Amino acid sequence: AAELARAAERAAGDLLAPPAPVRLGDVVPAPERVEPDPAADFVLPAEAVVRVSPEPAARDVAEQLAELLRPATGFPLPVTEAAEATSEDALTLTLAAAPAAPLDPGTRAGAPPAPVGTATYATATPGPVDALGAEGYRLAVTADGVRISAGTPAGLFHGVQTLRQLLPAAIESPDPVAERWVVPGGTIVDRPRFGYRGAMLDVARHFFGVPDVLRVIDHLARYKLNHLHLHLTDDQGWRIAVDSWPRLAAVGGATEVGGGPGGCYTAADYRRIVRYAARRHVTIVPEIDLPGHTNAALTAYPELAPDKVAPPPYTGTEVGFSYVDPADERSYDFVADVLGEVAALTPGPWLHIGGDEAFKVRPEAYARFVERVQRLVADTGKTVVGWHQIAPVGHADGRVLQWWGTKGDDPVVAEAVRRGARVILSPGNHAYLDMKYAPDTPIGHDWAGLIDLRTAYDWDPGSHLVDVPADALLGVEAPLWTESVTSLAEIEFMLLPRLPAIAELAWSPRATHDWAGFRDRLAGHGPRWATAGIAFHHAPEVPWP
Ligand code: TNX
Repeated sequence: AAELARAAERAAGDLLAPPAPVRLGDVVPAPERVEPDPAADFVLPAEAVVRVSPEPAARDVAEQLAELLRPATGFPLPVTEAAEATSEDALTLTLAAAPAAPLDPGTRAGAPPAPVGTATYATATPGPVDALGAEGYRLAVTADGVRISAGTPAGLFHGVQTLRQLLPAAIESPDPVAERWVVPGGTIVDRPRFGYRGAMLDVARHFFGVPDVLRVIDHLARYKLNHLHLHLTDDQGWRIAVDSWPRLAAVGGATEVGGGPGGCYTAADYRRIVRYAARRHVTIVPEIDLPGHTNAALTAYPELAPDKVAPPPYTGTEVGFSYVDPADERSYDFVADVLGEVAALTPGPWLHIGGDEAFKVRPEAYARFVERVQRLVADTGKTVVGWHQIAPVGHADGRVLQWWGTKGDDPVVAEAVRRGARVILSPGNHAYLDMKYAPDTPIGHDWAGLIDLRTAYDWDPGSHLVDVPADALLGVEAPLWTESVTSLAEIEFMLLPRLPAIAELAWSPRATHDWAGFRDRLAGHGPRWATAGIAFHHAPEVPWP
């Protein structure tokens, strides 16, 4: 009887209650499956608790959920342990039994790399938790609360990002707001299309301090991206301290484009970035660009230069003029030492060796150099990643090519894939976040064309590269080069709103792809970013409220 009375009370309340301002399907990236139940909206009360399974990694996700919700709601939201997670008025995170599918190498520290193919989930029936894989989750909203379940902490974390988007935009406020904290009723079952979903930040052309990098990681996490590639070295600056070659940071780090002071990360800084990312289920991919793009290193150690003369520091934006001497054994000592130290600081499985635009190195010398560097990476226990210019050189186990071309027909890359290489897609004319949106965009390049939001969104990673089968694709990455980007606000202006477009291509089943729907769902994120104090480009094609 009490139950009936309660139900009647709820029903009456529902008639009076305004509808949830966010619909269950208003999530970016689009979830695999959404089943709204408008009769089951949940209103978060001040006394709500966060319940979580006892595992420390799950508990940490619960703490992060509470940290996200406390500022705007002003609610205490205590985190409590619940092996048996059943209670009213709660946000419940349940870590279920280990997933049947093997874990994605990119999301676990130090995991041995394994192929991460694409999967066509659109037609699959989402089953129990063990079908959710390494990063999937199930989110169920009823009048009593919200339950997120997953086979892994990463899955729980992604579910939390979805929940965050289902609350009113005011949830992004850093200060308490009077608001009805309603979550739309129903069920979402979701998992990623690709295991590798990333962005790159060039901290070499302009240096960005640790707080800026952490904030970029927050933006990635919001949109379920799980890799941050840091372009740590280039002609204009060397940004990571290396104990065995101390002048790299001290001398090579002291410059940047335009003549500013530059900077570099100490080992402690870098560890802080790695730890912060790991807590958000983001893997750091460090890049040491070789053999070209090395002017900053040569200013510090002229013995590495082909003519053994220190070049002047470089603060311009040309590419392709510098290289370490591939004919000198000392260059390989340098590479081994640097890669060894960076690998030791990096829990993730990847080590990116650049390889792009070494225009002054003859092809044979280039191939011998890169083949040797690939072996040096293998010696560190990591898997080698390089820009697709390394495609023609000899295969190395598990190697990954980051393709940044603008025409999807690349026979050299296709041949490397036939020899065993895997691919990360960063098409210059769709995914390069340093391209201008429009001719009047105040910063950025246009060598790969203009990239407005629709151009960033309207392509299919699964069929983009001719003669490269979908199962060779690890995923998608959106690079931000920073020749013209000088501040956090400018980073955000270039990232948003294009990063969520790339994130959706990398996460969502192709069956959900729909420009009009994406544009409308994304519109709701403008107020969220504004409330959180995040700069963004008011792309004219989006109906911002
Ligand atoms: C090409 S993409 C480069 C970078 C530049 C970028 C500017 C790639 C691997 N190399 O050195 O910063 O274009 O868009």
